[in-house]
Amino acid sequence: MPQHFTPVPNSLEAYWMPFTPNRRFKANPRMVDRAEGMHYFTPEGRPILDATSGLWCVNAGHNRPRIIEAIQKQAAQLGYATTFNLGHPLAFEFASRVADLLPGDLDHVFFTNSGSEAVDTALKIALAYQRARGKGTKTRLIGRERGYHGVGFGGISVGGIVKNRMYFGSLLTGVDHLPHTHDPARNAFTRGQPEHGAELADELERIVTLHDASNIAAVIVEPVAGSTGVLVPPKGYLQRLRAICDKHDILLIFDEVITGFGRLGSAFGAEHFGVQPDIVTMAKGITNAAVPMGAVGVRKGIYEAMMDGADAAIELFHGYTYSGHPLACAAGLATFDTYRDEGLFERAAHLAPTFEAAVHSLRDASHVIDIRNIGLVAGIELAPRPGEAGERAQEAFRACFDRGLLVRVTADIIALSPSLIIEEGQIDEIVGTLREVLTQIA
Ligand code: PXG
Ligand code: PLP
Repeated sequence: MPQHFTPVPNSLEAYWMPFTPNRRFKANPRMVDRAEGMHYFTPEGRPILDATSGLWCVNAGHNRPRIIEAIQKQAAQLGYATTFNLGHPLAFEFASRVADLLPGDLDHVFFTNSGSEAVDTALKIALAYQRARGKGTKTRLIGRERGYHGVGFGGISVGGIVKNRMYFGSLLTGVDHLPHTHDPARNAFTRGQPEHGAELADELERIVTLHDASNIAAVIVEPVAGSTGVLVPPKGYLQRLRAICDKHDILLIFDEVITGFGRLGSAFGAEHFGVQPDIVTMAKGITNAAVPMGAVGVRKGIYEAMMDGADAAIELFHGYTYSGHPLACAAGLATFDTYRDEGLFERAAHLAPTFEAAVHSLRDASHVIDIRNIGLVAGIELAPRPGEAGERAQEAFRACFDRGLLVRVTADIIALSPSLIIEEGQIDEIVGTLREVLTQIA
């Protein structure tokens, strides 16, 4: 046998796990090796109710047969073709379907392989577009505190998570941050959108005054900040951001990696909040996470300006080996068919009030200091243990898993984002297990 392929014992050691305390995990691993619908199964066959849709991504539930079959069929027919100077039909078909789902004149689609790549692509399109239309001084990018835009250098630069930034040098230059919108003093235990905080959008005016609009390319925000603990935008906030961007000719980018594909009970957050962005980033639910894929949707005028204003035959010097990968396109098409035929976005909208009432019933549970929700997403914030931030939620996470429930925790916030196929009884099960766990832990 050639030296490179000698059998090695299966060990946890070689795999450097992402966003995981590797030493702690490997000392006490948790594994799943199968999934179906709302559940994972451990190698011993124990079911785990998945209250997180994987990682906010299997919006139609796990291992849907229609999606599996589409991937299998495509793998047998055309497993890979480049989309640089060559085409395959599914990439065009799926781009049309994504464009059709996007609101307003967001009608052109660039494919990536993840949300991080979608964000970096969107930022590059924003810069190239400003230049193509003769506004090449508009280069500054504006993100937001507590924003998560993936882990590329562009994404962490506009993102607002300290630990995701502090270890990685000087990042992109020319970036400013809006303040986050989380205001527990005024908005704790709000159901849906908070009343207070629309005026925080006016901070954009302050940044414009400092740098002048002629230097600012784009603003990027998540319609609802997911990763940093479900921060729902105050009433009127996104509308105000839109108005200020319009006034100063600044592009507005919505990062809909989490809010897209039914999470809020509509196709996109843009639609839910009635605010039209210029660029939308997507990933996760675009293929039900069955094959990795991300995408960027742009408004007609941006695409046309790039086609008309480019100074080279190739209008955008950007792309990935796997842009528009055939398996991802096949998975995406079958995912969209599933969303449509099962009416899953409408289902999420219909279930949202039940979900809201259930999660807010935890208001009097031990340690709970805030509960926030919108659509089929909720954040339950616990009081941190003095000097041990995050430990209480970590313990809750482990206790839930031991009781057959998967939740996501970030700092001391428990995030729930179940698949849109969830049954009412399963919502009760999630809340019941959480109440037990919160009562039990110190
Ligand atoms: N933008 C947003 C708004 C996201 O939520 C990304 C970009 C990056 O996507 P990729 O596919 O590169 O991971 C995301 C991803 C969490 C968690 O614990 C959330 C994400 C990723 C990992 C963990 O909340 N969101
Ligand atoms: N690094 C090297 C040496 C490459 O040749 C390529 C692509 O050809 C990349 C990185 C980028 O890889 P991807 O296109 O999958 O993002």
